[in-house]
Amino acid sequence: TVKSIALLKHFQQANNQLAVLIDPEDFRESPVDFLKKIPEETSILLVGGSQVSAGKTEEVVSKLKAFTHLPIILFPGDYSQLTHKADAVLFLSLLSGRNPEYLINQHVKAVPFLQTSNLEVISTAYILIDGGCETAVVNISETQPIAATDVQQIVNTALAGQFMGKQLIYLEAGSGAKNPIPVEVISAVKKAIQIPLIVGGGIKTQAQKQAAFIAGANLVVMGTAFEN
Ligand code: 1GP
Repeated sequence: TVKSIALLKHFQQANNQLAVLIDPEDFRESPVDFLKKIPEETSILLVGGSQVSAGKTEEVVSKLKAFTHLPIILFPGDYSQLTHKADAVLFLSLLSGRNPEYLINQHVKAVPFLQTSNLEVISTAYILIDGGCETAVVNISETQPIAATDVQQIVNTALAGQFMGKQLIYLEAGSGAKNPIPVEVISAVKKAIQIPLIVGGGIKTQAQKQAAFIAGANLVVMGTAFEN
């Protein structure tokens, strides 16, 4: 049966958290070297990618688990990336898009696995905002991101997610985005919602991370910045 709410509690109670994202497909260095390299403030490891070959996610999660007590949360591009070795999964519904595959179909496919697992399932509204360049998530999901200037549509989408019962809002500019989510967007969404806010995509510097925190992100995700 589907487990507990330990990590969700963590999101609800903590501010200014940093999550480092690992794409299993590109993870080639030793886990020890990687864990040494990431900032000490890192409180969560996210593992996932838009396209990951079979078995890779489990392999990488197991390797990391051997050397860290940091919680590992899956950030799956599709249901084939689920593994019992992680602690939780962001059960992402791509609410900015209108592709049923990523709104509900992947979720139905995930159920047989989740029924046999202890993974904590965290219901997440995943909202893709235009980051100024093509990103994998746009291509794979075959959906259009919301323009970063369309703040009202972004806020309404986040609130729709909250009203549907999502437990987190994730504002995503896409991995390697040219422009991270603008601070005006973060603060407008933060002002409107009552649930924790995750912000990621294109954040490379300390200053960008800090700006996202100040604008109201509870958790900032950085991936590309720590890739080799
Ligand atoms: C992508 O939000 C994450 O899903 C992180 O993006 O790789 O650009 O840090 P970056």
